[in-house]
Amino acid sequence: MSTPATKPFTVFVEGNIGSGKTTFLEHFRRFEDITLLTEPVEEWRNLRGWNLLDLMYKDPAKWAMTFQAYVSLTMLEMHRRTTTTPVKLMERSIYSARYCFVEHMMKSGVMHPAQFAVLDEWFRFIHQQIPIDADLIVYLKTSPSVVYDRIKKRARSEEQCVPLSYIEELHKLHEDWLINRVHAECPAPVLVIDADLDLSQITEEYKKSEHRILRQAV
Ligand code: DGT
Repeated sequence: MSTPATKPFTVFVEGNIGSGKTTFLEHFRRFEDITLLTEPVEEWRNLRGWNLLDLMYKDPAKWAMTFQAYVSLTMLEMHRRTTTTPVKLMERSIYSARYCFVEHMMKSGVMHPAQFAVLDEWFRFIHQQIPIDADLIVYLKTSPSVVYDRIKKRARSEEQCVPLSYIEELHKLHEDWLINRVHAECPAPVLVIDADLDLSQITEEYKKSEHRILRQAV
């Protein structure tokens, strides 16, 4: 079934590194009429042969700005991608890039205030001038220690140097954005899911979000 004339119900799936965003999206693959847009990590790992994710982790002072500029571009491309299905599920958004990752780089001093200012001006321009649809945010809420263990287990090469303190900071920034609402812009209602559960139990938790997402597809 396709409904190209109407806007899709658009869902952002947000949460800390290792919170299970990809698994959550995969859970919805069994349903028809949903477009799944996974995060373009592979593009970040190979831009004309350059691994920007790796460069950013190895030398953040030098590469953070470049990396975030490319993240914004790839996210914007996902936001603007048209679908013929009534539901569009996206992993992350330009909002988490700005309010969690760029915010952390600025607050920790990794990013020069002038670099932050340029990225922030880009973000404001995009936010104000380019339509970005958002109907629901699914927040996969986790404990930093749980995701830290998962990150170590999955052993993505670029993430081996990630300390627990970084995961704790990112957790706080997700909470500030989605729960404490410290930023003016939270573009949609937030549905919180307990994502600490392990794979054998998480399906039941994911199912709690099905009615909010799938009823849009009928
Ligand atoms: P999942 O399925 O919840 O385990 O998701 P992940 O961990 O594969 O995906 P994500 O977006 O949390 O992180 C992918 C990698 O990219 C991770 O090393 C963090 C990094 N990353 C993602 N977005 C940004 C960003 O805007 N800035 C920075 N600095 N890193 C980012």
